[in-house]
Amino acid sequence: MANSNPEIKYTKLFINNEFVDSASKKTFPVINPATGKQIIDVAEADRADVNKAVEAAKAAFARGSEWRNMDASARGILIYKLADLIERDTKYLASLETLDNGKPYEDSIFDINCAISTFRYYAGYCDKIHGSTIPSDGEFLTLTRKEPVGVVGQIIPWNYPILMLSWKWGPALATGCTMVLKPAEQTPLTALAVAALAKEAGFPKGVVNVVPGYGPTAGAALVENHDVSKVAFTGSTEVGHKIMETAAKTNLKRVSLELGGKSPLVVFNDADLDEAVEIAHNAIFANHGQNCVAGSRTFVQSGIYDQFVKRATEKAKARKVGDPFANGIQQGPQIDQDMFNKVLRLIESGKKEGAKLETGGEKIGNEGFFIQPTVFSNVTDNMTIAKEEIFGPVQSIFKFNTLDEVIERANNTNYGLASGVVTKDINNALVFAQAVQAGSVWVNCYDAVTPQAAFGGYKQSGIGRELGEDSLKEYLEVKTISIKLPSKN
Ligand code: TXE
Repeated sequence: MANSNPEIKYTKLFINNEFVDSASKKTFPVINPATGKQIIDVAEADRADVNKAVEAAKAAFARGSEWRNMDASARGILIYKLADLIERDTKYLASLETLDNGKPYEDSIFDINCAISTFRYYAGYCDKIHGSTIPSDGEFLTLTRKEPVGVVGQIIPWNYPILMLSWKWGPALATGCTMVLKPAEQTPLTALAVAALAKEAGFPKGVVNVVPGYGPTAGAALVENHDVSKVAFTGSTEVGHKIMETAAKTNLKRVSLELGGKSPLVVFNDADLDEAVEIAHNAIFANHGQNCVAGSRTFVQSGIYDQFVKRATEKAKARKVGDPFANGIQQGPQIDQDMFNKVLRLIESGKKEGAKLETGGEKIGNEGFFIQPTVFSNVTDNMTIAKEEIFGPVQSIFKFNTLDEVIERANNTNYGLASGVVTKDINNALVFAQAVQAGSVWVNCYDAVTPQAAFGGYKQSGIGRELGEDSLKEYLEVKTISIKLPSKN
């Protein structure tokens, strides 16, 4: 059962398997987005704390350490154990996640189940990561080793706190790295609770560290640290640019970035209308629109456009918004005052620039950060809401006529994270799937993200891939060893 008042056991920094105060003794408030009121104070990491956490991770990675001497298979068993402990505590963690983030309790349960699957997927990989023997020129036996890159800095956002943690920890642990995670300042609570579970699972001290704090201070200190060999970041494109710049100016640390999106979902005339409306609705409204892959540009072919807009509007009107702990709620509050203001500002721009507001467009109540599910029709490509990531419950519906036209318009963006197409015509689906510039293409479905398949962005939606086998190489160096032989064979 959901518990709207879960006990908050951990509010300090997690370094070297201990919960500790920050060096400055500073704390910061964590706000409940459903009420706008403070939940609790959490220790605030700054440069000194981040550097201490990196030292701990560096020591855990040192040659001869317990972690480095551990069999790869034993590493896998530890990750399985962590997944089992998260599963044991699912209801508690889901309650904490909903309190901290404001997403409906059932959504928190879903996210946690996905995180468990992600850990289990990577647990199985530990002793299957290996190099090759290579038929090189000359008299050599040549082989490659896949070695962990070292200390990894991980910076995650607030929209999927536990899930993003699992996407970062899974491959980092499977490859034998050590790490320092900075959760988003809005949602530090579940990362600390999962850190306690990592200790309970038996990870050696220093392998996992968690330093809640702000981006420009704690986050920047992590990216600037010369002992960090790689940074894995999920967040805004703007901060992604800064991270690459800092990596270039410091130690050329490896960087993987998962950034924003403005993903197109294309619905053809031949689609089953009810199914298409449902897919498009969930594509944008899931997680209150606070989703990097949100289908935020719904392109509908002209033959069914009016019908589609009508049904999409009815569906948005029927969406249940309210207390995220209440049964049957589909949408809670936006994460904080800033995001709430940003979404309302973009809704205003849509109205001003001539999009037709079909429903919504206003805040709900005076407590917390709730916004009405909003639908705009007659959206054109030059409008601000067509170009900027809104990150809120706002569906923008565009009209198109031909396949070639919609491909060009879908690709006319700096982003390239995800895309979708709803049609019964396999040729439309296949041509679109091949021509669209996006890391994921979902045909007759949306948001089909699974641990087994790569996820990431084209263009300014990111660099590198998470999930699947592809993510492992983001955490590995390849070493070539050539051994002189007396003769070729
Ligand atoms: O992101 P930030 P914000 C998009 C979305 C949203 C916008 C702003 O459009 O409206 O970004 O959101 C840390 N050095 N996405 O302000 O600032 C920060 O503390 C190092 C898409 O929340 O990028 C947090 O942990 N780190 C996205 C993380 O970066 C820094 C999810 C994300 O915060 C930093 C979130 C710095 N200088 C927002 N500044 C997605 N891809 O899903 C901030 N951070």
